[in-house]
Amino acid sequence: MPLTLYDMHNAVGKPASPYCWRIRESLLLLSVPFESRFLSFTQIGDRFSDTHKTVPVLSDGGKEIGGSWAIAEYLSENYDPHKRLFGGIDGRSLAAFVTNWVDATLLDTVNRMMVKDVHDAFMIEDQPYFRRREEERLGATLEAIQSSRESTRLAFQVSLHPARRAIKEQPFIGGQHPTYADFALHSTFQWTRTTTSFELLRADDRLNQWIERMDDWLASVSVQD
Ligand SMILES: N[C@@H](CCC(=O)N[C@@H](CS)C(=O)NCC(=O)O)C(=O)O
Repeated sequence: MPLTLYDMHNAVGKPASPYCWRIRESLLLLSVPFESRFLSFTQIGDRFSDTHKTVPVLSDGGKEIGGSWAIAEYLSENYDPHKRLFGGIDGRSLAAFVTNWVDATLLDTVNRMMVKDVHDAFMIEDQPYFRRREEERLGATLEAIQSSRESTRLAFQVSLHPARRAIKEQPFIGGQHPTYADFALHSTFQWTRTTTSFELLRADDRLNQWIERMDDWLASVSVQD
């Protein structure tokens, strides 16, 4: 039986979660058959009776695993005999570091730069909940938060320097081939590209070449619908 990946979609049916994109890319790397079940933002708690409050959730037979890092480790332990997901046993530490860097610093900044666009991309019925929650959490209206994005963008671009340096030396953050370390960052751009027209990177940013390489890789492993 194929695995089931619970994911989240936006109003036009596009995968709308950076965390789920990482797992989608991991499953594709490992050639593990899976089917996607898309939930809207407000359906997540209901579907899992609050056992899992966020997606991704991976269902494998009777087992349900929640949280992207826990799922990545599960896949590595159970579906990755050649240890390709983390790029060898030692690669786990690099993948964990990049994941923590992206989650703890980049995603919040990205979210703030496009929070009104994220809201607008959700289905109408999800929007009031998202607005209420984010405005409470961030302490201002979505419009006010997003309005300062021009001045945030430069600092964000500077903060990507470690990744820029890494791909100067090698084609992928994980080395010669994409690994979970690449997915952790690439998933951010998968999310932003389907959510906002605001350009996060300058056109001449070297990271665009890495994004293109990742896109080519993704196209090469994706099953055609
Ligand atoms: N630490 C979790 C975070 C997952 C997460 O925040 N998922 C979001 C979608 S991007 C979600 O499900 N949000 C629903 C909610 O917050 O109610 C992971 O790595 O999987």
